[in-house]
Amino acid sequence: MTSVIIIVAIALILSILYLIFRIGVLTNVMNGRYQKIVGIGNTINSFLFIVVFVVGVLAFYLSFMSASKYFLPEAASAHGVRTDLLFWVIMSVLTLAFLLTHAVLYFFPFMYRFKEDNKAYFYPENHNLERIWTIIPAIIMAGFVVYGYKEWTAITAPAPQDSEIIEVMGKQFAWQVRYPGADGKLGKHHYRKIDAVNEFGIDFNDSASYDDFVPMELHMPKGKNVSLQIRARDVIHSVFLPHFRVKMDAVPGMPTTFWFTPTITTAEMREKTGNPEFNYELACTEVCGRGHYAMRFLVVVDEPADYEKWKKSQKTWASLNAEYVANKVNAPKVLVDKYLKEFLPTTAQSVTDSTSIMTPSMDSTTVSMNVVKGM
Ligand SMILES: [Cu+2]
Repeated sequence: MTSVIIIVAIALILSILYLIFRIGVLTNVMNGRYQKIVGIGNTINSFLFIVVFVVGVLAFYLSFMSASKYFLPEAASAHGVRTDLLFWVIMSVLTLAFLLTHAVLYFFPFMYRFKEDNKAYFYPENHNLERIWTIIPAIIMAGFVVYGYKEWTAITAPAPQDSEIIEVMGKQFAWQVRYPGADGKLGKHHYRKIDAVNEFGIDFNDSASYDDFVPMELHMPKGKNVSLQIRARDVIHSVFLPHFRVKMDAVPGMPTTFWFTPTITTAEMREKTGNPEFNYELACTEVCGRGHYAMRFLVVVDEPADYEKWKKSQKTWASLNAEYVANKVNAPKVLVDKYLKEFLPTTAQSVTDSTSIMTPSMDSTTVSMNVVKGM
């Protein structure tokens, strides 16, 4: 209650002060001294308009420059360079328009401030002027739309045939990537096949699955097209590769894709930035839960030859989990024999066979323990 009374009292005092001021002005008008007073205040105000403009532009420039260290890093992909150019072209035109219109806005009050012998010029309309300030911005805006549309369709066009296919899967809270292996074809997957071991839900009824590998780093070749096949297991995540200007949501049940061409290897970027520790990274840019911050994944861009070497050095997921594939996922025996025989322990044949006589209560741990005992 007290605070209400205080507020009302302040309002009353302010209105009384305003009325006293008004009475002062009106008295001056009556005495013919009005114009003189207006002249002084007006000149100061009109000058302040210039000050506000100059200080404002300076502050605008300084804040822009101080924020420049947070701008996106140098683009390391072919389309990244073009989208950066698109951004800066639009930014420059808009900045120029902003400065021009605001210069006029602030300089006119100064130029046309009150002067005793000045008389306002009556200028009701000028159709040509209106046409100019409508048509020119319309042409510029249409140019932006056409330019942006052209870039957008180039980026979102289907990936070229020779692209390196890499699957990126987001889950709470990590990224995982899968490569198609020697056959260049990613094996099928199904969400019902996901378990603690088979995090991708790889379907081993598909022979293309057997050479897929799941590395701990996302490697890409320089100068080649890379097509990311993106999906999510639980909630919406978002693939963000800031250096490559790639950002695409990972949506459960709705695969998305993004293709691009890396142009700078990790080694070259380390040299350019003068930072021997530099690494590209894949981050999640969708707030997807408590561990969102932890969704970072190491990205490496290699020279094409090194990339091929790295690919060859990778072990297939099936070979690393041969017993699991043989026993757990109902993979056809003929495929297991064809692709996994060499990776199964010598006694594993009996393990595979023993599955047929396994009681439902026995899991593979019990089976392998029996195998160990029998050895
Ligand atoms: Cu996420």
